[in-house]
Amino acid sequence: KVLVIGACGQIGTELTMRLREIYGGEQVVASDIREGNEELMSSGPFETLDAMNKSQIEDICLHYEINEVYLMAAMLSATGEKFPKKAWSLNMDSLMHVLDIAKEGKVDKVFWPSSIAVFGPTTPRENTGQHTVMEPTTVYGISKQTGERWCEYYSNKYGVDVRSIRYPGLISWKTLPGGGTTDYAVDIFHKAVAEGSYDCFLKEDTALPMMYMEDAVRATIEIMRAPLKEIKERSSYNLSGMSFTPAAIAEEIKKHIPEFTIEYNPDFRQEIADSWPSSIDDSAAREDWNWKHEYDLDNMVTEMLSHLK
Ligand code: VAH
Repeated sequence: KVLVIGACGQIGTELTMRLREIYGGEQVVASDIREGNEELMSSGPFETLDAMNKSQIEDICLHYEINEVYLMAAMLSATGEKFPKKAWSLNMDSLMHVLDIAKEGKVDKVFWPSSIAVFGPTTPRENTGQHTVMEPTTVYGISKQTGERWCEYYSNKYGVDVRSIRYPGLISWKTLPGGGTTDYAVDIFHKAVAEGSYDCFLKEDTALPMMYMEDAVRATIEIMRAPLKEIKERSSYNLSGMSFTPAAIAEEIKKHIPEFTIEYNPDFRQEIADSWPSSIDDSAAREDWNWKHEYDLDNMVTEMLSHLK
């Protein structure tokens, strides 16, 4: 059976629904600090869970005979800068609890999300490689970089089967993002449809690595289903679908909504975005476990607007 911790978050919600389609609703236990949407709550078991409480996680794993855990709970980059200590505790304590539960043999396999936020202003920004300089300047990025080190340590030292992906910014129509810097790329669609205009909190030429949620959920399940021998990176895999600027996505939206207008008023999130790569080299994932993305800017915009208009 599968346990998703943070099942009501931006990724967790869609990941849980896809896992339930694959394995059956009863086989996938959703858990979060608060309840989720109607579709999630009515399609399989739900447990209220504080991801920082190890005994609560253990009880759920034993009660439901869980063998795979997807730990999707975290505080993201922008919110993390407002509550640094809380972000560190939530992001790190939850990971250490799940790694220890796996080390103690109570679950067989763990998925843990990392992020392009592990890279910092000294990282080469174009086509950023799998192994490169990493000096993250956000608490969120520090927690993800440290978490990757722990995943590799538990894998090499204790044989824990933990797998990880460095997600780029993720775009979905089903779920709203939760306090990230790349959230503009989701907000822009909702505002374009609702108001015909968007006040963007990043500068127009801020290129960031992005991915459509369909691709991200499929990548998550594919890396977990790949034979262990194919998983050579025991810290986390670079992953990317596309890279675009606010100006580029605005132009693409105008093809569908000609009267759409955008203005740019950068806020504190501009500094975070400027510390991240503008594009990612994910050739390791493509070589090791046959990753390939399916959504580019044009078909992603078409798909998003088809669901939101
Ligand atoms: C954030 N959406 O903005 C997340 C993600 C790469 C960005 O980590 O913090």
